[in-house]
Amino acid sequence: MTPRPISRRRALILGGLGAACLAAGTTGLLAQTASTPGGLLAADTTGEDLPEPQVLDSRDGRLEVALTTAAGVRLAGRDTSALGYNGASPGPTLRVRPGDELTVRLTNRLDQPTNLHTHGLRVSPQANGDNPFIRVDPGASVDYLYRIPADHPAGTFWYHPHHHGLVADQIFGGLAGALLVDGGPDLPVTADRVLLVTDTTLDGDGRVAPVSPMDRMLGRQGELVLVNGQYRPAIPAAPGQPQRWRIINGCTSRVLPIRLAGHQLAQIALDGTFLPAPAVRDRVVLAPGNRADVIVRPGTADRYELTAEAYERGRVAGTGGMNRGAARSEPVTLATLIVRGESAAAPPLPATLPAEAPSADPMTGRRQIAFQMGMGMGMGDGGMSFTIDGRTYDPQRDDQTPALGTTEEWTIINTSPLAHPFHLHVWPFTVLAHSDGTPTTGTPQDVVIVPARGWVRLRIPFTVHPGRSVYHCHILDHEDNGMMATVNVRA
Ligand SMILES: [Cu+2]
Repeated sequence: MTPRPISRRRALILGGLGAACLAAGTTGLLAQTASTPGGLLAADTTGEDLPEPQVLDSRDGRLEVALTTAAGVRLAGRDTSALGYNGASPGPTLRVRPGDELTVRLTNRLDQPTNLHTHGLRVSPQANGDNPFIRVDPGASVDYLYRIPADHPAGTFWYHPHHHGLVADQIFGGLAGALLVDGGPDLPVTADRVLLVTDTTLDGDGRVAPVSPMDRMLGRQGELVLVNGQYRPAIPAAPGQPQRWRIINGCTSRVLPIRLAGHQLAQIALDGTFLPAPAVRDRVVLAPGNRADVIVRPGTADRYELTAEAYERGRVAGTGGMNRGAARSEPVTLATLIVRGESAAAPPLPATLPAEAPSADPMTGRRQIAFQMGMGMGMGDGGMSFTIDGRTYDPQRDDQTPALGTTEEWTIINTSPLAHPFHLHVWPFTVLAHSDGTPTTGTPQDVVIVPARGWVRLRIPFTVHPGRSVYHCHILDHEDNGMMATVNVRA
C-alpha cells in the first residue's frame, strides 16, 4: 500500500473573532498585539515533518542554560511576533538526570514581567529554585538553580512562565518548553519524541490576537493547535517499529482527549511517573499541564490522524445574555502519523514498569478546598469572580500550612458549573477518588480535573521540600483572575 501524499497547500481560514473581540486588560503584550484580529493564514506547512526543538543535555551532572524570552518566532511555518525562548516556540528541550544540577539564567526581553516554573519537577520552591514568587522585570536576568533529587522519577515535565496575571497571555503567546528527566527502563522503541501541544490565535499579520472578556471567563482556546510549534506536522514511522511519544498539554485552557486513528495508545506514564504497566487505551485525556507518555505501535503503511476530540468543560448560564457561554473545544487534527514500509509485527510491550510504590504513610491531616466562581461587580473579567475558599490570590497570605513530613488528604470541591484542573507545585499527589467515577491510576500526578459541581480526593505527601509555593486552577485565565492560593510547608 502506498501512502497518500499530504497536501502542503491546504489553506486555512482563520477568522470570526468578531466585533466583540475587545482588547481586554492593559498589559503590554495585549497593547502590542491588539489590532485587526482574524484574517487569512496560508498554512502551507501542513505535512512538514514534526520538528524537534533543540535539545540541551546535561553533562557530568550539570546543565547550564541561558533562556531569553522575546517576541519574534516562527510559528506554524511563518514569521510571527509571538513569544519564544531563545527565538523559538517551544523553547529548547532541557534534558537532565536524577541528581543533576540545572541552572537557568532567564533574561527577559519582553515588555512585561515574567519568570519560570518547572512544572512537575520535585525540587525546592525556596530561594532561586522553583519559586513562583520570583519576578523578572523587563531587561532583567535571574539565575535559577534546580537541584534534581537523586531519587527523582525519570519522565516528562515542562517549563513555562508563572508570573501571576500574565501566565495565560505568555503561554498563549508561545512561551513553553519540554523538560525531561532521563533514566528509567530500556523501552522497545525506535524513536523518542516530544509532542508539546500549544494553542494560540494569530491575526493576518502574524500577531497573537487579543482575547475577549468572555474568553478570559471561560478560558481562552486558540484557533491554531500546534505540535512543537508546527501546524499539523507529519510523524514518520515504519510498521512494527514502536515510538515513544511524550505528549505535553501546554495549552492555556484546552483539554485534549487524544486519539490516534487505527491505533490504540499504550500509556506508560502520567505526569512524569510510570504506571505499573502499560495501559492500552483508545484515548488519553490530558488537562492543561498534564503529560502522557505513550508507546505507539505503527500498523500497516497508511496515514493516520492524531486528533483531539471535542470536550466540554461546562456552561455558564448567566443572566440577561451576560456571562453566558459554553467552554467547549471542537475536534482538531494535531498531526498525521505517516507509516511507510513492509508490514512487520511490533515487539511486545513491557509487562511491567517501574511505578512508584504508593505512599503507606498514615494520613495526618485533612483539608477541604473549594474552587468557586461567582457574580460580582469589578471582580475579574466579565464581572465574574474566580476564588479558592472565597478569596482571590494574595501572594502575602499563607493559605495552607502543612508540616514537613506529614501526608494529608485534600478534598477539592468545585461549586461552579465549569470543570477546573487542580495543580499543585512541587508536591505531587495521588488521586483517591473522583466524584464522576473516573478510574484512578494509583500513581502520583500533578494536575487533575475537578468535575463541574463535583470533587476529587487527593493524598499528598509533604515529606520533602519545605517552603512556600502555590496551588491553582490550570485554566490559566482563571489562575490569572485569582483562582490560586499559597501553601507553606513548614520545616
Ligand atoms: Cu478554572
